[in-house]
Amino acid sequence: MARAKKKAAKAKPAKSKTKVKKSKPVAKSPAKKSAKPIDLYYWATPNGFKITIFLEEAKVPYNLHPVNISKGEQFKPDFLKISPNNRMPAIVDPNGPGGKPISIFESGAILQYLGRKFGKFYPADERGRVEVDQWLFWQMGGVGPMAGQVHHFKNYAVETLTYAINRYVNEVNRLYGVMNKRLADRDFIAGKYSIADMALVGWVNGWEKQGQDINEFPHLKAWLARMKARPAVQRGMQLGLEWRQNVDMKDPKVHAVLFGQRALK
Ligand SMILES: N[C@@H](CCC(=O)N[C@@H](CS)C(=O)NCC(=O)O)C(=O)O
Repeated sequence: MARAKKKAAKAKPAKSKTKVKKSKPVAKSPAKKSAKPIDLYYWATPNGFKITIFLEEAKVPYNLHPVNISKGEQFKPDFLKISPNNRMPAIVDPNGPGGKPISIFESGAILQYLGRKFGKFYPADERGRVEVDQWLFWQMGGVGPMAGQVHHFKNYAVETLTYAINRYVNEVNRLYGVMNKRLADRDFIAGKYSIADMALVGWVNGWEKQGQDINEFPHLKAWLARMKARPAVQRGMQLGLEWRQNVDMKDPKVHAVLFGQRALK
């Protein structure tokens, strides 16, 4: 973990009982642009990795606040104040616009904010920005939700629903095909390495669990290897994996928390 600190944020949403393990700082030159660290509310999942990858890549100091979603910590009132959709990731930037704190939920919105704020991995020119945005939104509306459904029906569901599994495996297969074509003549999804690649890598890394064979997609396979060779990507996708080790996704209690949700009152 580069600059992640376990110190609690001043605006203290959602305290977690999960122990944050200290790991060795790897990144060496933190950006000076943000005086106070960003508070990241996080669990080790592909959506969470998007933000740790950015912060590690840009060497932005951050405080890590685990949100143990298998125990329902995403429903704590303080967390809901910054993330009303009871999902992580979320951030609080103490140095938001006008020098005042700002909280942000939705990983795509967080990536765009960080990209704009730090002027990294998100082009400033309109043409370049549109290029990144379309692939970022494609991830947010396509790869994430569809691969998420495969994970659910294939790996977490308590009954086997063949129709649902096939529907989502096939859709992810189609999306992988789109990425593979796109990457045939460029190294990164929007040309230059960007927040769109960060949004995708945690999901594509789970190809096996999504019923896919990465060898059928040589350009995507090469991109995945290129991404995983980056030390910041490695750090970002490593952070907090140990917290999940003993979580049984088929445990009825975990199921009730994650998959039995109805409208919050
Ligand atoms: N569209 C949201 C999705 C976030 C999301 O689904 N997060 C999951 C973990 S990957 C979560 O917090 N789940 C808690 C819950 O289901 O209550 C984003 O990209 O930020």
